[in-house]
Amino acid sequence: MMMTRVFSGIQPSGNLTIGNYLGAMKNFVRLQHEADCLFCVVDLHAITVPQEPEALRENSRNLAALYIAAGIDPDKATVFIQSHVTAHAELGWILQCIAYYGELGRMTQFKDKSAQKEVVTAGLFTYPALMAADILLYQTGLVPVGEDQKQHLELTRDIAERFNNRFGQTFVVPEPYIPKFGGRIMSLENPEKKMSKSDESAGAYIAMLDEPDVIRKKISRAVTDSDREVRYDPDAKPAVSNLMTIYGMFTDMTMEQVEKHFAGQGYGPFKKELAEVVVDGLSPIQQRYRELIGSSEVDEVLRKGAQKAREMCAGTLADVKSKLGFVLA
Ligand code: ATP
Ligand code: LTN
Repeated sequence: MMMTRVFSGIQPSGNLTIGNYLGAMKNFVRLQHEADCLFCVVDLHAITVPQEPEALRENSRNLAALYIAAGIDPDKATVFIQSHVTAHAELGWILQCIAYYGELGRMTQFKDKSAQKEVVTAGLFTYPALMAADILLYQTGLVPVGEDQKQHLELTRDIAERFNNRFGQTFVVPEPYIPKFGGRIMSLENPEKKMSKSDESAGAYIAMLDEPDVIRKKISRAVTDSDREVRYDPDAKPAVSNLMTIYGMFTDMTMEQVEKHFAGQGYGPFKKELAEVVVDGLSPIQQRYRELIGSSEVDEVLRKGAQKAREMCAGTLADVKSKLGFVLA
């Protein structure tokens, strides 16, 4: 039986948060054992907003190191940088000509990211067509992402179906893989807002590479709800429920188990223990990351990964070009 193909990407746009880890990366690590996985550093997506060239270069390599440090085994999964495989930009353009202006305008991520901005690039608007290209190039069956990417996945499915209907069976129509728990980790300062690495307040997120004392401080300052009970109730107690989700995901405990564990103890002891659980959970990743970043191992993984990815997607791109009526080169 053919193994399911899995594809996902993360933008090299700065400090990854535990939201990225729990919502996406942790599932990447799990899925590599049962599926044929590609994990991509999506630098073409990152430039939809301004990036400092040197920072982008560093962030891209660092993100690849973090993938590996978090447990992705380059012998099992293909890890590569999007711009190293030119087929992404090529199919990205083609799918911009399949996607409709109206449907791109309905994307909530575009609306959020363009709101109150003086300058909005055309690339930020067409971003989901490039994401669809990333996924469809590899005949992907499953896409592990956080909750916020659900709408982009639906658009990807629509684009795939539209193309297949018009030109004949070409793309697998992919399914999203969104965790029930941890698909949307919220800000520590405002539980109505998603935890985001681009939040202007660093207290809103815990970065995967934050020092232990920084993590302790951020958790001790995290907002809580009225009363003192450690109880899971996302509607009535969004802040504490978010902290409990983080605790549960780092310890593999259910919300009932977490409630029981802290029964009658109040927020103080809960936050103290949560901080240690997060520090302990991230510390092996941080240690491995520091080893990797100084070695040439990452560059070698990326070179081989790009080579493999190019081979894997060449057939689909050629098929698309032929079906569209391009003269074969
Ligand atoms: P930004 O927050 O800077 O807008 P981002 O973190 O949403 O960016 P990516 O870095 O590309 O964007 O996200 C990588 C993956 O992490 C995606 O699958 C996304 O759904 C997931 N993710 C991001 N934030 C969270 C969160 N708060 N909770 C769960 N998953 C998240
Ligand atoms: N749009 C995603 C990042 C991304 C992605 C992808 C995720 C780009 N290409 C392909 C899954 C599959 C984001 O903003 N988080």
